[in-house]
Amino acid sequence: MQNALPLTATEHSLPVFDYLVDRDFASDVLAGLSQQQKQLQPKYFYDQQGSRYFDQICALKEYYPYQTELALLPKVAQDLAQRFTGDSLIVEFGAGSLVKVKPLLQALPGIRQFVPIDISGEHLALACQQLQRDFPAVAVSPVVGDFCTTLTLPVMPLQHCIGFFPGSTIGNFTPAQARQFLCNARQTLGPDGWLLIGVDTKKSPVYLHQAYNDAAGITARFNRNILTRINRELDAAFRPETFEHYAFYNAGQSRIEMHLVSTEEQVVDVFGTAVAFSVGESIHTENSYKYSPDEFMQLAATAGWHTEQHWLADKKLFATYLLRSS
Ligand code: AVJ
Repeated sequence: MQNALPLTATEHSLPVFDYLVDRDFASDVLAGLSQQQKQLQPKYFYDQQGSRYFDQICALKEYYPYQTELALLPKVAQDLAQRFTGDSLIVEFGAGSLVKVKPLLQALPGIRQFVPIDISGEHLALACQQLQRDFPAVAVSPVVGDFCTTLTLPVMPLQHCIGFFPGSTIGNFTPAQARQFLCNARQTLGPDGWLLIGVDTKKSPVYLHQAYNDAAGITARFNRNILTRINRELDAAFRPETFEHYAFYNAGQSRIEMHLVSTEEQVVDVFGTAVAFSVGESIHTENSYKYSPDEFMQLAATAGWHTEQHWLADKKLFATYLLRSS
């Protein structure tokens, strides 16, 4: 972080640490659209509208990762309550609407502070206000920023520092990037750190396909919204309706890929740069990697994390791991 000081007073009552830098968005978009396989980073899905679409995805019956993980959490929280009896702190990476931390805060009376990090500032501030009201004994300290960068967190010195990374957000990274993230998180959380992480499992591609191709077309809207956002914030001229949502399971790479496929030959003005598309050419907007439990525990081990315990959902649809810095 070059020029902090990010502490800003907002119309909301909680002080928010804001580390976001607009010019990164512009240069990342241009760089991604200049590649042979055009691409955009999935973190840019989450403007305020994108965060709302994501919440709608979580309400879909096809999108099993959300409900499946949420159903596991009360049991996970019970087990954690046995382990973490002292004063503790939770740092959540990509916290979104803050639904999943609630079972933890309910079951663990020792939690003194909660530090949610998210890229979607407004959305986070609103969610934090509500959470602070529901848990007055926990200090809620929101940080707006990209959790892939090194952020200085406003943390209190407490006995246990527990990272929380639910939702299989780690699936957005390639395995190499995931390993890097896990190494960074180990630094951030300290030598006595813990990480509770939700990771989607491998399963039938038919089932996976449905989760990313919902009948109501919400995932398609979520995907296209990134173009609407680029138009609005960066002065580009995409016609989102000329791009089709395309999501499929790439079995060789163990990942869902999402793309936006141009239905026309066209040239789009992206703040002064002409970006050409042929018919059927795509922008790759997201990867969502799936890991078997053995694969994931092995990956975590290469990043210095030992798996203390893990929980598998019914039919092994989803897994939650408790990692300890080793
Ligand atoms: C938030 C990255 C976990 O990959 O399943 C949902 C995002 N994309 N539907 C996922 C997403 C399309 C989601 N993560």
